[in-house]
Amino acid sequence: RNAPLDAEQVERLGLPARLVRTALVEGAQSPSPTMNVATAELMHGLNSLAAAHPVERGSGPGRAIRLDCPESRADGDAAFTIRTVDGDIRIGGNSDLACLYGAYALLRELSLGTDPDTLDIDSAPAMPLRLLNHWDNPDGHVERGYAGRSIFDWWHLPERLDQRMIDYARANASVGINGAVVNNVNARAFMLEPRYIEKLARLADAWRPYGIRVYLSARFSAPTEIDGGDIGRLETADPLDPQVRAWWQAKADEIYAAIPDFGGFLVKANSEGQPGPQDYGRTHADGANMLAQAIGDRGTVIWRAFVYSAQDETDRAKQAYEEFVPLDGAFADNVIVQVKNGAIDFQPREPFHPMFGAMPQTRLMLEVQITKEYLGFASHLAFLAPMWREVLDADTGRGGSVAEVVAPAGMAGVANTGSDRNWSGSDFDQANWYAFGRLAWDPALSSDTIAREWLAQTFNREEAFLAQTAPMMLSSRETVARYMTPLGLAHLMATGHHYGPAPWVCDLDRPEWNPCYYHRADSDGIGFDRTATGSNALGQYAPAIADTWSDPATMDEHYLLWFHHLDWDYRTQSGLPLWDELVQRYDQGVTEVDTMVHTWDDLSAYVDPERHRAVAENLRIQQREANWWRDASIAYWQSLNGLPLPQGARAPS
Ligand code: GCW
Repeated sequence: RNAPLDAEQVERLGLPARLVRTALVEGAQSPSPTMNVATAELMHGLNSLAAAHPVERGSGPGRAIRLDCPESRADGDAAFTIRTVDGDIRIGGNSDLACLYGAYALLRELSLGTDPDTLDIDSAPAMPLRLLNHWDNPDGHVERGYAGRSIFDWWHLPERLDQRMIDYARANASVGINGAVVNNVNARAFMLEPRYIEKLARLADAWRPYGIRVYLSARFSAPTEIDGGDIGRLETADPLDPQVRAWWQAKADEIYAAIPDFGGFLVKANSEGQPGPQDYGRTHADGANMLAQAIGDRGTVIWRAFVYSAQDETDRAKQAYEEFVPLDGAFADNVIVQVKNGAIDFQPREPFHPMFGAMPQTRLMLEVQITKEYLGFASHLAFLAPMWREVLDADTGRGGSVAEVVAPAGMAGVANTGSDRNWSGSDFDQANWYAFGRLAWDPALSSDTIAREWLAQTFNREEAFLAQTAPMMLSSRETVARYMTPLGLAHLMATGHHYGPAPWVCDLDRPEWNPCYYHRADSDGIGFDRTATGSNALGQYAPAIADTWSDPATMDEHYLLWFHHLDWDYRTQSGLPLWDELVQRYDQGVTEVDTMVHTWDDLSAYVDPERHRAVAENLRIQQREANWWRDASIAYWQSLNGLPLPQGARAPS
């Protein structure tokens, strides 16, 4: 919905401009589908930006926009340049996909109001894999989805391809996303059957011009659940059994026959009840390598490190490191281990996962959650770029930041898409999809840049609007962390659905399902002792990093109660007792939501009424629920510690 540029900007653009493409490479009969998309996107985008000044193809007067890329396969080198030389804008690169990315980048720059004469951009993706992970079930339900039913219409595929699938590819390609795992990691085996491979092939064909590869979540026990061509169904899924290996080999061959550029398998194994190699006394590496051999150099096996089971009752946070780090060096070259940003589960704040940096012989990929399972679903506004930057920038203490550790592999984002008209459940949640793609392309981009880009392209490019809205976005995630889980508290959300507070829950079957397992509060104090006197999860970090978190008096207090159990009257770094500090942070979170409500209310002149109202209404829900979080949490802590509200605290709502 880019607003047209004003007259002065249009004049600078030298319109009507001409779109000129490099000649076809020798021997080529027709332009590649990717080049056709690049020109179509430029025509469409420029014409909507320049309203009454249509952009034309071919030669003639006016500024030329040249697409100067060989028409090669879509999965070529994605790096592109954009330069203005002698008045002409040239997009260049070594593959047609580079020109497509360049075309989107040019449109982005022009929508931001960049002077076309100053264009001088060199851009290349920092990571090879930039994937969305959809937790979409084949029946249309999206696990942890807050934007309606799944966008994938398995029922009507392969014959009917919804236009939404093309728009989806455009949106992804425009921010550099280059692959999609289309089904839930809690996978159904039948998605590997021929009838689904056919459907998947149709999607792959539709997305290929946009540089998007399809991937599938594979259920590890599939050989025991569905027929594998001639091999049929087996009694076991033991990864070392020759028949099982042959089953997967045949399955992989069948998929690659239909989809030559199939990306590969994503696997959740031996976690939350999913089957896996440990069911047969084998390791994660045995399981991953068996699939890796079946796929060969045609694709990648992405094996998730999110494992937890009732075995470790001392500290769930330690299990992944304990299971995976000893396997460093044992994984095949085409295996990537995908690690969540933190060791528990997508909380509003977690310290970075200690596996990053601890497996130098293994490619590790970062998994973040775009859908806001633990941050108020689609009704609370939380811009997640600052949260992802926090983990990407974290120094592992083992020779690099998390961004550096994952650079050879990539980044996966659990998608927030659904069939809602706005795609993501709320207008502002689109910003998180956008930010994910931008950061996977360039983890050095500042959150402010990303917020401004998105705001300008989505709502309004006027500085008066950006100057108020960007700061609101930038602080929004911290605000949520304050009213839900301040000072490093975690996992206090209600059981199952994870919406709203329930720190009092303590009677669920498995210890680590209970919020009380995480806060460990009683009449004396609160927090999880993960130091050497407690679970010693801190010992999984590099010594230099563990040191910075070992002393509550000097550490970053954002992680205080994540690592330490402290008395209610412990003096925090502000000099206040812990109880007062905690209440103050809850209050601050609530006050900040009040401010967001007012800020947005005042911006109605800059946003169309429909979307202005939709955002305003969500903010009112958030305002009420921030109070709910604050009041319920404080009342519960008071039931344990018997302390009065500190002086000056807000009154309960
Ligand atoms: O965040 C938790 C979710 C589960 C999810 C699991 C996982 C897909 O509550 O719904 O399952 O993590 O990441 O596998």
